[in-house]
Order: sequence, then C-alpha cells, then structure tokens
Amino acid sequence: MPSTPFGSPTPLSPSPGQKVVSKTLSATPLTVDLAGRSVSTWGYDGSVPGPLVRATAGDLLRLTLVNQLPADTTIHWHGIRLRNAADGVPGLTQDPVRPGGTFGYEFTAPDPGTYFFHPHVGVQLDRGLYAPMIIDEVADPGGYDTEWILLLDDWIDGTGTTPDDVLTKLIADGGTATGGMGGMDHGSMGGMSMGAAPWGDAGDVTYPLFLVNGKPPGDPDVLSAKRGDRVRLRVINAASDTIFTVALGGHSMTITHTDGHAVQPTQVSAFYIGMGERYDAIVTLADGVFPLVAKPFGKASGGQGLALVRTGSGTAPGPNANPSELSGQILIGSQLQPASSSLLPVKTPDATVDLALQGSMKPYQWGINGAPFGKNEPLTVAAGQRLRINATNMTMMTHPLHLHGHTFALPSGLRKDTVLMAPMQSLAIDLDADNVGDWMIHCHNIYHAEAGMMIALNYRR
Ligand SMILES: [Cu+2]
Repeated sequence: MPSTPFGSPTPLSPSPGQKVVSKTLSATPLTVDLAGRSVSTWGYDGSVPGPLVRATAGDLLRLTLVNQLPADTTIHWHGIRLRNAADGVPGLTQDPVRPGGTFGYEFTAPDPGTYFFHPHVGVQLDRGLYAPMIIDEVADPGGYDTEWILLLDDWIDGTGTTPDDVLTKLIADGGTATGGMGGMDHGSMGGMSMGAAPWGDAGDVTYPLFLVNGKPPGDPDVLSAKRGDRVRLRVINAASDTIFTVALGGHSMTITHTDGHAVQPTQVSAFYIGMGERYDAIVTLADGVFPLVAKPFGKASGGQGLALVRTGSGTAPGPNANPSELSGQILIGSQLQPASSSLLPVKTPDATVDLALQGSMKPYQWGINGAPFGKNEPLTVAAGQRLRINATNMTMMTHPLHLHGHTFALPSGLRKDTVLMAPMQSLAIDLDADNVGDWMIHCHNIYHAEAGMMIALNYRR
C-alpha cells in the first residue's frame, strides 16, 4: 500500500466575485496557565482555544495546517457542508499530516452558522486543539448589539496525565478507575429538580477542571457590555466527554439557532449542550455582574465552567456560583422546532438504513452495527437520494451522534449535525445525499469514537 494514497487535494480557484479567506494554523505544543496552574498541552497558534476563523457564506477558505506536533494530525471543520477532500478524516479523506508536514484545506463554506474545528486523530480533541469558526450571513441579520463566542471544555491534559493515557486506562480498567459512570444515580444528582434526568450515565472521565474560553472558574473570562444591550451568544461544546447545562444568572435566553440552523425562537432559563453541539441565543443584559455557568451533567467530580458577564458595578460571583436558572426547566435541544427557512423539502425517503449504537463501559468497547469502526460495514447511499437513518441507542449512556458533510432533519424537521441520543432512544433522521464522498458518522464522545463508535457513510460510485 502506498504511503500517500490520497496525495494532495486539487487546489480550488475562486469563482468570479468569490472572496478568499486565507489563514495558516500551526498546531504546536504549548503551556497554558489555568488560574496559576501551568499545564502542558497542544494547541493552535499558541493559545487555547485557538484563533477564530471567520468568513461569510459562499467565501472560499484556504486554511493551511502546519503540524509542529510530535504526532500525526488533521483538522476537521465540524458541521461545515464542505467538499469531501477537505473533511480532515485520515484514512478516509486524506493522509494524516506527519510531524513537520503541512496540508492545505480549501473549501467553500456554503451555510452561515456557528461551527468549530479540531483534529480527527485519536483523542487529540481532548487537548487544547480546538477553535471557533463563524460563517456570517451575506446580509447582516441585525437584531443584536454585540456577540460573544463561548467555547466550553472539559480539561485533563497536563494535569499529571494526557488524553492518550486516559484512553489507555479506560480500556485497561474497563472503566473501573474513573468516576462518573456505571451505576450512578444521576436522577438525584445535587438534589436539583432536573425533572427526569434525561441522559442516564453521562461521561467516562473525571475532569479536574471545566473551562469557558480556555479559562477555569478561578480566573474566569469577563465579558463586558452595556446594560440593555442585546447580545448574541454563540455557545460551542468543545468538550470530549461532558454534556453541559448552560445558564446565565438573572437572565432568560432566547434560542435562535442550533448547529447553524434557525429555529423558532424559544425562551429558556437553561439548556443542555452535548459534545459537538452549538446553540445561538439572544440575551438582553440586566445591570450588574452575572455568572454564565456551564454545569457538567452527571459528573461525580463536581466543578463547573464559569464566565462573568459585567454591565455595571457589583461583586463578582464566586467559582461555585449556582444560579437559580439551573434548577428550573432545562431545554433539550432536539425538542426545538425548526424555522421554516431551515426545513428540508418534503420528500419520501428513497432508502433506509439502520444505525445501532452499541457498547459498554466494562469492558470498554464501543461500536456501531455490531462491530467497532474498521470492522463494521460502511453504510452506503446513492447521490441524490433522500436517506433515512433509523438510529437507535442500545446502550445505557447518552451519545452525541454527529454526521460529517451534511445536516439531517429530525422527525420534527429540526436540522442538526449533532444530536444527543439518550439511553435506548430511537430516532429517524433524514438527509439529502447531495455531497459526494466518504463521510463519517460517529459518537462525539471522543473516547467512545476512538474506541470504535464510528461508521462510514459512503456514496456508491
Ligand atoms: Cu458515545
């Protein structure tokens, strides 16, 4: 087998009038300061999160990855409906980028929305290798004064272990050496009235810290604006193993988009966000200092992510701020209703396939359709088909199911590219096969994915 079966992707030339956005991203080892604790990790361009990549829908992006890591890597542009050769999956769409190597990702970003990017190699996502990507609408949507991007993360790298060590231990111990799993009664966690806790056993790894915009609660990011400002929040869950509940103390939020797609505006006190999901919300700011809290769901270790919103004077809430909004009704994102602009055209599916999420903590084995990735049979589709995927979660854990290169519609019509599937839940998801290539469908718990909870969706040629 040749060592470079994929070679370099064909360069793209801009079409007449098309704007080009170029950027170089260097993946390097670095040290970050987490409230006085110095940790070694890997990141993009020397910071965690990495730099924002921003363009307008229809632009041609030319993004060059320079790999200065001591390991192979790639970049996956999460949620973008891009050409297959730029999707960043080693062995499926490209060769891994070797240490010292570079790779040019060139693609048109067709859809506005909130996205992020990260490696698609091993468990590198659980280092500091993630950054936001915003694709703006061609016409200014208006309706808000300012915008804040909030990247949520669970952090363990450099705290005496690495994500690779964590995975090795999960497999060796069959999960027994970690907290937050197997037999915990999450229904009574913290005595909070969470209703029927929807996610069962959530999370395999015990994290010492949770970050918002790269900062722990002991040294939180401070977001400043004026009282009365309308702010667009773009919330991205870049964590590897943590579902968060997000609330802004003293405020309600109006959810406007999920995974880039417009929804019927919905006012909430708090919402769940699974790994790989994004939610946009509009908030009208009150006067004072308020905690924006990302509370991990079902983690035995405690702790939380925190940022501060400041519009006036007042005492800053402490690291353990517990806004009452977290104790009320919490939105499950898949229950949002789509905006009419986000609907797929009405069409009967041309083909149906089954997708069963399977596995267990003990032994630590995860797979789809009877086997781990590499041993399972790829799903196939013909270009032009409306494909229905009958997805079933046959495990006792929640899994965020993520599809590359497309978005899908839930039975309600809600468009997503990542959806939380609760234990034993079934969900029919429809997609239009309009982007030829070989694509991944996988759990966005990066430890589950790396242990085999992935499957390919290949276009028949
Ligand atoms: Cu999973």
